[in-house]
Amino acid sequence: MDALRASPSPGSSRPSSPRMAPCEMPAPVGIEAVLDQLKIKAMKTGFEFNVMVVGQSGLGKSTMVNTLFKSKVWKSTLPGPGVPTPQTLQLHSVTHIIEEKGLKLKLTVTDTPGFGDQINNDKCWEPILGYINEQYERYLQEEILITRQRHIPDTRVHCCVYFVPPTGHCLRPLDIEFLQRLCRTVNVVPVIARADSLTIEEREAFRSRIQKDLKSHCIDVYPQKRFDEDANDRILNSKIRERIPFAVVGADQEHLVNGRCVLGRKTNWGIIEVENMAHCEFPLLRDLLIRSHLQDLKDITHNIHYENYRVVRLNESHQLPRGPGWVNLAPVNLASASAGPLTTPGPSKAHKWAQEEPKYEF
Ligand SMILES: Nc1nc2c(ncn2[C@@H]2O[C@H](COP(=O)(O)OP(=O)(O)O)[C@@H](O)[C@H]2O)c(=O)[nH]1
Ligand SMILES: [Mg+2]
Repeated sequence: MDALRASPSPGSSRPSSPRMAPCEMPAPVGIEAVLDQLKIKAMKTGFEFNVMVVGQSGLGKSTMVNTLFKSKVWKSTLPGPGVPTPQTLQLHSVTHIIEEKGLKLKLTVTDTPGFGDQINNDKCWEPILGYINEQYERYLQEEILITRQRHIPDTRVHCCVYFVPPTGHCLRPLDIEFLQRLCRTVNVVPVIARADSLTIEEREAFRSRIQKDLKSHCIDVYPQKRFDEDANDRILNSKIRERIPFAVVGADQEHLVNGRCVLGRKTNWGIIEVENMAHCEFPLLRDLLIRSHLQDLKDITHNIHYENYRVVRLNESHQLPRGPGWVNLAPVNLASASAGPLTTPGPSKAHKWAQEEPKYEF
């Protein structure tokens, strides 16, 4: 067989040539081989994905970080059984490289200290927003260099999982205010924390009340309707939107159930299995983050949230570069950066989505 027409070896980034076609049929150009090229590239470079967990203290954020890493898809070695989760006192990130069928995923989960413990919770969102904007700023500073790295390390938060306390009532004013600010800066997926404390009926009623609150307060959580690209997206994302906020349970210990080792919470009346859809919706959260929407979360982060940040930062800088790699960007208050009022969207060059997205003042 002609060597040029052989399918590409996994190590090669060359496409396969079109197959021989009968003379009466037009020979294919071989466009489908572009997929092979993309796959080969992805195998070489891998993916980076950054998640952040946010919410009041005691809602199970740190436990969820461990649950994510210990669950089937991302199984890795984190604290062994019996090691209690310490209280999170400062923002910190855990990174693991997960490899599956030769494909590498560098997954970073940033744990945050709980808020809302103080009598005065004024501006308790500032450290979180400050961190998110700091990552945009880092990326921007690398991107604007004249001589820049071929691959800019991406520490931007692609998804923020927001833990809603299982009060069974509705969103608290603090959650509303926090979520309104977060959604303008980052993709937010709200979850009902410690869902094992609610009955099935209470969960459903709570979920629909939260959905109403989100709508009435214009909190646009992920997946945002306006970014659905086609009918298929709309169908899939509508189903997800109906289930958000997912009712999750976190656990970092394994138990033996009918001869199977399961991740769960042991109670006097049985084991709550985190990966069992009859018990909680943790699998929906994990699937959304990894299986179905990882690339979309990254795209929206880059094309919308980061783009907004970039446009505003570059606009506010009146100085022009003074030589190779030198750009003077005025200092910015990163924490309050996204808390400003909405302004009219300006034309954007980067992506059609960005034209639909309101720009925010920093
Ligand atoms: N009932 C229940 N308890 C949980 C759940 N997730 C975590 N916990 C427990 O809640 C306590 C606080 O958890 P932690 O992860 O430190 O909360 P954080 O302050 O939000 O980071 C610990 O004792 C956990 O074992 C859950 O889904 N259900
Ligand atoms: Mg914690």
